[in-house]
Amino acid sequence: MEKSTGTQHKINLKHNSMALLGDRTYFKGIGQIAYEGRESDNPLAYKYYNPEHVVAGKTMRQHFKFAMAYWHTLCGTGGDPFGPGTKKFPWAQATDPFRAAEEKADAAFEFLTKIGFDYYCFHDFDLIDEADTLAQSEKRIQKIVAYLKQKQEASGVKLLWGTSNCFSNPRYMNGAATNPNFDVVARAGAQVKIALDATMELNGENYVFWGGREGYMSLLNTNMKLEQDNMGRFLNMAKDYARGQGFKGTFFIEPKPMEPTKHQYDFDAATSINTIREYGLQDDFKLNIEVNHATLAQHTFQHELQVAANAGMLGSIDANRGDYQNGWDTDQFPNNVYEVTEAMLVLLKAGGLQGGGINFDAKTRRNSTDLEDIFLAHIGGADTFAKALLAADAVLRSSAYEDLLEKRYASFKEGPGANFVAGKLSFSDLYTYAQQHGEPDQISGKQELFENILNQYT
Ligand code: XLS
Ligand code: NI
Ligand code: NI
Repeated sequence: MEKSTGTQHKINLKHNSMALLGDRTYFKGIGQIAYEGRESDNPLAYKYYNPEHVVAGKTMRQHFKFAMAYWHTLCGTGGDPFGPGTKKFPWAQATDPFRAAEEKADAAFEFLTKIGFDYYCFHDFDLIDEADTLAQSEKRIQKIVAYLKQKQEASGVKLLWGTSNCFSNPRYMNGAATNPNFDVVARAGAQVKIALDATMELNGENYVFWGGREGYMSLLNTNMKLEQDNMGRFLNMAKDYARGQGFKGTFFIEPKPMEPTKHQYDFDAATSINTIREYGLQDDFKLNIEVNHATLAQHTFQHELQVAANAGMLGSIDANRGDYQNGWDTDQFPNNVYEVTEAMLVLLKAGGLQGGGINFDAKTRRNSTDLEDIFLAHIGGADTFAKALLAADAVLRSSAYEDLLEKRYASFKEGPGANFVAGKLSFSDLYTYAQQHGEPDQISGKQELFENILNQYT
């Protein structure tokens, strides 16, 4: 395939924005994005993400399983509460819903092939506009799924996960599975069934539940116990249905504390793990951790990963970043190597993701209006993760980090500490031991040393 250079694509992009309908190549001046190494000045090349490079026993391609988010990359035109979209995507001009959906799919697979990602993720109505009735909507989904199936076969691109948008349509203004009206709960069930069918038809490897409006705006008008129990019933029914149809993949809950609701039930990783366990879903469900959702919950990304890993539920990642000054879900592409390196330490020590991958749930800014910007954003995100993975691997292999950590907990390795860990001591034993040993030594936590080591390797 043609290889891009900085100047070449600029000329062709002009042509791109004027692409005629029915002309099914959208990113005209852009070829296959290749790994060119850190010395390359080509903006349309990977500097760190080398898919075949082996790190800690796996290729980068296997570690990450990078995915494109259909909603941001193909559907999001940049609208915000103060103004409409700014991006006139050439694949979003057709008025016929099927034609528009096919053109969007063509753009999706052209992008995926050129960027070199093996996976994509979608909500049902990212693929095609919702129709007036449930029956018509189902027909639409089935038709576009058949088209996507051909595209998957032709390209080798796979579906990382599917999900259902049960939060945009006004019928879900009071929630979907947690709606106070059973009719809406049933309607959500029907929609999720159709989305599960679509995911299975496309050999989706996982299925995600993000409960955008599963929560409340005011506790005053909310029966929280009934709503949460209903959500538990709903998730079990969805799981039983999919398993009955032979679905072998993993279900993920994606925590988020708020937005659009004031309080979302799957607030953070710890809360969602409780949901999973309380409703008996632990054999089938894991977590999909999103960076910007972690920070909205006043946690770091790496904290959420660690909580999930501790429970054996580190399933997948929605990669993005928030803004240190603005409070909302800004969904920017990741670029902070130091922070992502901390996350990659957790990931490597946990043995990787269980079933999932790294989905860029991120969008270019409203004023990033060139088609090229979509490529630049994904290249930057992939390079950030690649650079961080290399750094984390080097920290674990070559630095004093692991030894320092081990030393910090050495008192639990032998003697009475080891007996405590083995459950062989009583509370009276602690009392007697403390009586005999006097005031414990003061031992530094060495935080700055740990931080310096990370800095040295990023
Ligand atoms: C929104 C969520 C959403 C999920 C999928 O904040 O991140 O995009 O990933 O419904
Ligand atoms: Ni999000
Ligand atoms: Ni997400």
